[in-house]
Parts: sequence; structure tokens; C-alpha cells
Amino acid sequence: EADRMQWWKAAKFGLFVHWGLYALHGKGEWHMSGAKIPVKEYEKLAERFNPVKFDAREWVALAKAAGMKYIVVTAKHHDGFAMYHSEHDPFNIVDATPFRRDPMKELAEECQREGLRMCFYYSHVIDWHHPHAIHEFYNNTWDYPLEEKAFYAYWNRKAKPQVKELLTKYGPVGLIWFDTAGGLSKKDSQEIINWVREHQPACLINSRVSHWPQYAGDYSSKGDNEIPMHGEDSRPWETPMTLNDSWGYQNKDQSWKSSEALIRKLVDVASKGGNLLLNVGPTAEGDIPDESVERLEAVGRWTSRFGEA
Ligand code: FUL
Repeated sequence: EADRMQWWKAAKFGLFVHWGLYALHGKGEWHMSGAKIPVKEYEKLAERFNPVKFDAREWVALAKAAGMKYIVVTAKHHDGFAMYHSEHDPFNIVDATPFRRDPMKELAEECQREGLRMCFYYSHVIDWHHPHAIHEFYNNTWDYPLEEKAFYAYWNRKAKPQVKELLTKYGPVGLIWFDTAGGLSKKDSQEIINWVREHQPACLINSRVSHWPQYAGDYSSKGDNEIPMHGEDSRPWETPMTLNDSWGYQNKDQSWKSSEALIRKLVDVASKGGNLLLNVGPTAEGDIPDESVERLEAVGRWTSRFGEA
């Protein structure tokens, strides 16, 4: 088990990507819930989602230039939309948009060519599109009455099959980044861990797979933007961090951290033995915003001179 952690510990630095239909609104990945957008209306976004500027080579080259060794992309966020070709739900980028391409496949192949690890974010508990997903707090109560929910209809027919697709159709997966497991039972936490092990034994699992400490995966995901005090952690850990104040694309959010501040944060995290997972929120056209590109390139100028351990 310690073995499968080796590449990740050496990696230290990864790219997080929050990308989905929500980029069209430009108000972040929680907008569907914040504005209580009905599923039928939200689905229409797919008809307009055509990220023709998306280029896997550019994204991977940028991550590489920054000194990053892995990429974690939102294969499915809380809105329930699969950013890959899923056989288990037509609400996916290939079947529901004019784009018709599978960006996860293109990224996985490019990562393979360039020597980076392809990894997936998968929101396994929150799913506002599915009538039967149940989280302890964050449910789509505007479309679906809570009393009619049958969790296992979601879990067995969407969540598990989709996780299996990610583990069987995209080559080696470095890790699956699960999120917001509030309400998931011990039994189901263990089951999804076993499920990943069964399909890709070397694939890592972050702690947000479960809220039960004893089922908390291979390493600890710190809170959003949280850098722990020195020596606080007994397990390997990772800080997920934004470049501004948002994960998904927010056109009004211009509170960018300076390149210098980002380099200091990377050094802070690495010196304490952690990993830094730095996020970009691409636009609906498939572009990583210039402000993000500039900053990652600046960090890369530093890592290429001083960053190799
Ligand atoms: C949180 C999520 O709810 C946010 O949307 C984002 O994905 C962040 C990294 O984790 O728990």
C-alpha cells in the first residue's frame, strides 16, 4: 500500500481543474444550487456547451511548465454532468452537447504521452441531477422531494458504474478525488473504496471519500485553501488551493493571488511535507483564463530553477 503512494509523495505539486457546464454561467460550480435552477432548465446548458478552444496539449503543457506532475479534473461535479462519455447516463459531454468529444480521454492520452498522472475528481455523494442522490445537507430539494428518495437507485446505477468507467476506460488513473461525503454510511464508504481497489489497485483515494476517519482513503485532503501547521499530520496530506477565490470559472472574481504569494505557498506546503493541488477554472470555450496561465508560468520559472528535490 505504501508503494502506491510513492509517485504521489514525490510529485508534490498538481493541477486541479474545475470545468463543467457551470462555466457558461460564470458564477462558479455551486450556482445551480445557489439559484435553485431546475434540472430541466440546467440541462439546456448542454445544448450550448461547445468548448472548441479546448486543447489537451495546451493544458498538459501548462501543468508541466508549472512543475506539476499530476492533473485532477472534474469528471463529474455536484451538478451531475459527466465531462466524459458515460454509458450509464446520457447527461454527459459526448451525448448531450454539440461538442461531442471526450475531453477526459484526450487529457488522459496527453498525460500518458507527457509523463503526467491523469486523475479524476468525482462527486460521489452530491448529485443535483439525479432524483435519488442523498447528501446530509446539499440536495436538490427544488426538483425532488426528500421523502421520495431511494439512495441505492443512485448509488448502484449511477455513482458506482460511472466510477468504474473512469477506472476502466482511461488507462492508469493516478487517483480519484472524491468530495463532500456527508451522510455516506460506513458500509457505503468501504464499498466505494473496495470498488476502486478492485478496478485499479494502484489508484489512490483521497480522504473526502468518507466522513468516517477509519475509511478515509490513502491520504488526507485538507480543507479548501488550508495549509496546516507544521507537524500536525500523521498521514500524507494535500492542500487544494484556488488562484483566486473560486473553483469553477467566475467572470467577476479578480482576486488573484500574486505569483510570489503562490510560490511562497508552494514552498510552505512542500517544506511541511505536503502536496499542493492548485486550481484553474477554464471557460465554457475551453480556455484557461490568461491570469491563471500567467501565474502558473511564473511558478514554473521558479520550480524549474529551484523546485526539483
Ligand atoms: C468542495 C466543493 O463543494 C467545491 O465545489 C470544490 O469542488 C472544492 C474543491 O471542494 O468541497
